[in-house]
Amino acid sequence: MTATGFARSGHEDSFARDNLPPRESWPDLRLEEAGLAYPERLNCVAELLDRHIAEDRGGRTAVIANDLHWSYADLADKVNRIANVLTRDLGMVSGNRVLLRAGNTPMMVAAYLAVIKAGGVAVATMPMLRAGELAYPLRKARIALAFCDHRLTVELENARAQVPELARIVAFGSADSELETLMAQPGYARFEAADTARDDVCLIAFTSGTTGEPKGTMHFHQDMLAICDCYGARVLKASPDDRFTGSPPLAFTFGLGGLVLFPMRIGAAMVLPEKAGPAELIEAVERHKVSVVFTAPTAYRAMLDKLDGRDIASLRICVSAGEALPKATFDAWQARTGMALLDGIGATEMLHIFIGAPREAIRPGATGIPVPGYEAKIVDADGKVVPDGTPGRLAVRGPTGCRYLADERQTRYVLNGWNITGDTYLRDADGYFWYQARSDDMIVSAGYNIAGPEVEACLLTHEAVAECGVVGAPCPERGQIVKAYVVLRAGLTGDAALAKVLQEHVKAGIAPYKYPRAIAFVEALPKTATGKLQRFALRQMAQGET
Ligand code: 3UK
Repeated sequence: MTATGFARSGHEDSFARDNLPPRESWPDLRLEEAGLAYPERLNCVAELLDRHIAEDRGGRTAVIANDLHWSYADLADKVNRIANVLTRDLGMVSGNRVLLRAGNTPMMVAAYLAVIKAGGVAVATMPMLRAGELAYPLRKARIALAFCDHRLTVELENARAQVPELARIVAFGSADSELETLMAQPGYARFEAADTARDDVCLIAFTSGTTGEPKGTMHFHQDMLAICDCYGARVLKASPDDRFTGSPPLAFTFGLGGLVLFPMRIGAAMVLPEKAGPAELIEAVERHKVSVVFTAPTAYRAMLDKLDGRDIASLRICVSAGEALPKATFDAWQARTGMALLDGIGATEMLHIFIGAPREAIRPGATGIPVPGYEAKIVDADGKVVPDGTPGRLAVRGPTGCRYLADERQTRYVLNGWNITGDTYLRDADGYFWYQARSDDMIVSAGYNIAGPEVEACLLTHEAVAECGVVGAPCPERGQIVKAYVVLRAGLTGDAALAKVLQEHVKAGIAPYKYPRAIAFVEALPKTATGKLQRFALRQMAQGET
């Protein structure tokens, strides 16, 4: 350790460390308490990839996509070649940020790992982002180099027109793309992992904020392993023979962990469907005998309607995260497949899931218990712990935690060493955590606090409802009223009679004062790029309507 409390950096370009928040506004990072110990010199790709080759597992399958099969040795070869291209042809020095833009393809995985292996900092972006949305991370993370799927270059070229600091865009993804051509050079098959420190930044993940500018969350080499060694090893408990798949983009840390890091930590395989809607996920499970799936609660609900005649017998672990898992969805999935969904709350700031019960300890309807290595508590506005059963703000700490890239919002997320996620939760007497709502999403109607997700969960128990979102709509008498936006199952049409039926259904299921006084039938709900319901968009709609 140096005098600053950091290990000696392996970065030539010190941008990342220079732009970390001041130490006093970091959360406590509790590795030792979590039973984790990593050497001071650490490159996570050496651990996740090279170790398998060194220990004779190079022949195991690492990546499957349609007809493509890469062994760990194949993947290591691609990664080494790209790392050589980065350092020999593209002038990357350690600590430089490299933007990645692609869907969930094998080359995206290889590029991600290569940037990190070469000591760079990966900044992955979702394929659907447009020029304006790409300009922000380019500027904020001062990015001069980008790898881009050859089918997605137009928007990135347009972003470069706004951000000239982006000096170079290298396309990949076809046999004659620039990256593939450079990779083929002789002598590129080997690459020694950059000698980085365990607390050197290797990833800046931007939040897909529903309001305000995105925040860049900075993660260290040790964080990549810590999530595998906590959630992966202690809750998920997958085995090397498992095959992982899922829908979240690799630019979303839910996808990076679930589809890439967790399988690689144990030498298992990842299956990457490029399009990962409910039908494609089922198809991937069936065709490639997938055993572990990571996706959002709405996707499990949507898959239920498409399971007839399909063989998903290979599936054994199904993780749901990103949004609250309604009990109706948990119950319906269990009734149809016999499997209990593994709910888990994660956050980009925390890198991955920090509360979620292992299979043998699930309580339907609750998110779960802290992942071993993490601690969680419920606090009031002043940060004081509230009694069990009382809703309050969720606070967590563990081996990973929030460090925003040059952002004053750091002091709002971290309080006295604890990460404040912005969720309202309650803890029961048995230590289980029950999601209520995003803290700023609570509806206050005639003096009652109403959690939209609870009303949604009840509406979802009605067979006519495919999806729904519940928000507060302005009301002169009550302050707000509960308003539900409902997407009906295929073939049904919404009318006043059905609205009445749904209202009665809610009154019969939960306290009647929570029933939606207004119901609007819609074709689809507004979602973020990561698939989350955009409540602020519904609230805006509700502003204009009622
Ligand atoms: C909400 C949940 C209830 C919650 C994520 C797994 O979602 C992820 O990261 P984001 O930064 O959003 C964080 C926020 O999403 N949320 C996520 N999971 C649940 N709410 N139940 C859940 N199971 O508001 C949280 O604060 O996009 C999830 C792994 C990695 C991730 N980045």
